[in-house]
Amino acid sequence: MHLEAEQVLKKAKRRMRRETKILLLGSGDSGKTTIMKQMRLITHSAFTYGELEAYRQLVFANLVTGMRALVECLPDVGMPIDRIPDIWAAYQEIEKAPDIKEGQPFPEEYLPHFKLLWAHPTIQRGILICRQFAIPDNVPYFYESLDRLFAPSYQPTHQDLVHVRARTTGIVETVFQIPNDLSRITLPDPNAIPIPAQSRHTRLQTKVQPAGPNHEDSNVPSMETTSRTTTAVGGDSATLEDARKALLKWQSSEMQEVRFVDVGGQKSQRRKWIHCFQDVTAILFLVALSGYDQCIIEEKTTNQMSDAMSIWGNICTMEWFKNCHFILFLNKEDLFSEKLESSPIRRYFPDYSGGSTDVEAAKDYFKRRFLRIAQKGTHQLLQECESSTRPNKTDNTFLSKRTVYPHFTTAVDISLIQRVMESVSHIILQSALQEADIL
Ligand SMILES: Nc1nc2c(ncn2[C@@H]2O[C@H](COP(=O)(O)OP(=O)(O)O)[C@@H](O)[C@H]2O)c(=O)[nH]1
Ligand SMILES: [Mg+2]
Repeated sequence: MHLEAEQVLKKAKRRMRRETKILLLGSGDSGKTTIMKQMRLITHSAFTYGELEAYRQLVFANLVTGMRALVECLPDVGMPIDRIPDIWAAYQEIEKAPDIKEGQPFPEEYLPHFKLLWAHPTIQRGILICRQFAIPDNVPYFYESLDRLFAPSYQPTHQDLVHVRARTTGIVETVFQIPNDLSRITLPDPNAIPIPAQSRHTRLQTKVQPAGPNHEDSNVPSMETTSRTTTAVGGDSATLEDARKALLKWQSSEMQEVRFVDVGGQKSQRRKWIHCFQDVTAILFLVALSGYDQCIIEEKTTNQMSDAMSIWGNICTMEWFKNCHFILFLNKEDLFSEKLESSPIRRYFPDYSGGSTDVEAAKDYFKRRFLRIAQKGTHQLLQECESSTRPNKTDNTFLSKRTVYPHFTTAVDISLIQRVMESVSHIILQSALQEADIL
């Protein structure tokens, strides 16, 4: 027994020392890159000066493209602004605004135009009515802080970093050293301005595949830190139960190396996903709950939620992932709760039978739909695997027990994401223990 316990312990430790790879999937705008940024903030993996400067420039670009997206939707809801001379003139001006250059403050001559537009009742009504179109979610966030952004000394805060939007076009991989006990980490102040990496002597490594030519397509590089500490565990565990306890203790003081892989979610980007399917430990699938009444950016006729359900269905039936854990983030809970009242779910999902302003019932409805899709997909895949000419018994046993771990999230809220990532970390720990046959 003594020997057996030692062997299991060794096996589990070996398993845990292997890198964990988490693949972030989901349609465009569901919040994948935001989770990646939050992980960097949570693990205090500093951004470089270049990244922070790129984000600062992107905030200005987001102001322009956000207003453009809105103004272009207004004719569709019978509210064109080209016959409202003062705001039309202001819009024409900001449309001409060139990108910000390195170190250049936001040009003050544009501030009155942005302010005039944002204060106008047509724009204010438009932002509510045009919700079903893919208007960037960060428009109110940035437009409500125009004076702060146009201050000559403006630098993005942590909170600005998670709200700024850059379309992911390549595949961005970042390795984080995550303490297993995430609750021990002190979170950065969301309103503080981050300190660039150089001043903290952090070693930087980037692995980014090509970004598109458009400014907003640029991928801001990621960082890898690679130091590792290990703690020895007592070698005289007499029983399996002792081995389990010893392992848990050892594990809670350990750092876990987790590779997060972020991919572009737009339709044109999805064929690239296959390049990162190998050796995945867990799929972290993101859905924008608030997308139930919106179209996708690429097609005005495709509902965001239905698009997410169809991708999720495909992923759940993929043989590539038969050994993966499935974590489901039902994201943008904040925006979802806000819009329920003005946009009844039943208009888009007629079989929804809960109260139209009942946030809990509405959340539960979408959770159940995604879990049902997963269950069906897993069942179908299991049947295919069992009837294959060379069925793999271990894989099929794993698959038959596959569980999906759902969470309601607001990716822009760092303390909430820290708590959610704690439970994700726990899932990975449990899986290593299970694989080593301890549990
Ligand atoms: N209010 C709010 N905005 C969010 C949330 N998650 C993401 N966003 C915003 O949605 C936009 C798209 O997010 P992003 O992470 O780039 O999506 P991706 O295309 O899946 O990588 C960004 O402007 C984010 O700040 C959320 O939970 N709440
Ligand atoms: Mg992205």
